[in-house]
Amino acid sequence: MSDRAPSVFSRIIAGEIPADVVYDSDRLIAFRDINPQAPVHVLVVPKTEQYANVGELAAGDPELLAELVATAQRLAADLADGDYRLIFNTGEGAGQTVFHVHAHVLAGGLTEGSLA
Ligand code: DGP
Repeated sequence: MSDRAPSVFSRIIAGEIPADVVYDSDRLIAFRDINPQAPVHVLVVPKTEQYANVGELAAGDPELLAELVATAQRLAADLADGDYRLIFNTGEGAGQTVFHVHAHVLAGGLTEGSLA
């Protein structure tokens, strides 16, 4: 058992914090970012908070990472025109603020500046 407090994303998964959920499965959830950087800005998040970043996820559960990417692709097609940017901020120096692995899916009228 972790001795850390649940991440904000675990609290969303538990239903303790409201979110605009666009996808929900056994292992993943996706919801709109609270501070959108593009017309469509969704976070795709594994329900486990075992992995802090994409490198840990790739090493620990590559199938779940592949499922996450496939889900991002599907959401970009369902919510926008199918073109998208997929961003994993990794480490404080790269702007990561929530240490529970998540992908930013940016879509729908992207501009050069929308790098989450
Ligand atoms: P990152 O900087 O890559 O760790 O991204 C964390 C993102 O999470 C950031 O874009 C804002 C978003 N976020 C943080 N708290 C909440 C929340 O309570 N609800 C939602 N929907 N998004 C949140």
